[in-house]
Amino acid sequence: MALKILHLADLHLGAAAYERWRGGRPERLDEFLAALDAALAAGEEAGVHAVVVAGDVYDQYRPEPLVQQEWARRVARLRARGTPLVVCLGNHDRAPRAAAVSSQAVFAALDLPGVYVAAEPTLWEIPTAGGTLTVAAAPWYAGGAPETAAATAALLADLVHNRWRRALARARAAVFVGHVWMAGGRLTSESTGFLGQAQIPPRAIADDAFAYYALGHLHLHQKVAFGAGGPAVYAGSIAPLDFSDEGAPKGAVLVELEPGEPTRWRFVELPARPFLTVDVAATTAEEVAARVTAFAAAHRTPGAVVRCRVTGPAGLGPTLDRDALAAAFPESLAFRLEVVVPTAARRRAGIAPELDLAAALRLYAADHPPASDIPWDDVLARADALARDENGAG
Ligand SMILES: [Mn+2]
Repeated sequence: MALKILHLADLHLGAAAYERWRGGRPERLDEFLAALDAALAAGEEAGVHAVVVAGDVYDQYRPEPLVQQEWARRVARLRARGTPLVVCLGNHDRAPRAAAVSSQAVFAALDLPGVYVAAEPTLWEIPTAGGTLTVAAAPWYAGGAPETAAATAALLADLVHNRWRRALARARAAVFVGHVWMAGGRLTSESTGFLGQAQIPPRAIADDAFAYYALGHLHLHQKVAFGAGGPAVYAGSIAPLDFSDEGAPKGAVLVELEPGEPTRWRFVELPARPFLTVDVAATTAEEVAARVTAFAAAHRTPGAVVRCRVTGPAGLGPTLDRDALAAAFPESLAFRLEVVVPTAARRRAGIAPELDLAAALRLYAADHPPASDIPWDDVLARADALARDENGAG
């Protein structure tokens, strides 16, 4: 018989973005809870033997009591059904540096049979109705410095390949559960992230013993290449948090582990609130209004979070009537106006490869409005110091 698990991640219960209270209930929290309940129902229907949450249960380290109560109810329901629950801490569950206790520590302290909270890298052999499930859990470990990612990778490599070796070797069904940014994982459908953010090379963790890697942290549902073991999948956030989720499918993953057979997995897509961007390039407020009105006439947007992104000349922003633009979307949950003043290519025309760093920075600084909070004097002084070092004068 296959051992079935439901893989969830990044629930972010209590996320405040675009929240609206109606009839004594927070609409966005209820939306996230509905998604969670739909995922749990899909798991129940499929007959899963365990539920794993790969981090970020709450959006905040100190959530509202309402948020805690709602999560505790789900924990209790899983226990009542006898379905083991694994929670692997994410960065949002972690306490700030000074405090030691996570937002999920209360569930560990209650010592509830069938509830497993990984605050440190932990290996469990969990009895389930479908047989023993071996779980290697790697919670979010530290902040964003690359050195820390390297240290985390080394630690996990030692655990997987040495200290956990025997337990993994005897496992009937073993999964890795981690709140980690694996190198190769994409932040959004359009972005791979930015330089300097902690990423762990899959080869540190990859092992033939793992029939599945249940990942959390990246909110875009995706499969990443590991090179050994079964499929490695980010479930993605359970519901859209912000515009980085625009257009991305949201849901959970149903996994079937069968010893000696390739792991089967299936993404269960859930209905998600639409996030919708209206891009307008214009030079006058009248033009913007006309374009937005035309768009609103062509699209129904019930419950949507609408963003109007206006690209135009400096000075256009203050002339826009935000409330009038928002009124074009009466059915939407929220409306957001962004004004983008392009840094025209001509402004940088003077910057050329033959310039030294300090000279190029001076040209760049001259083109940027003084309102910028970049301490240009300091930046330029450092560039001069760097140039002196390069010339061997330092
Ligand atoms: Mn997250």
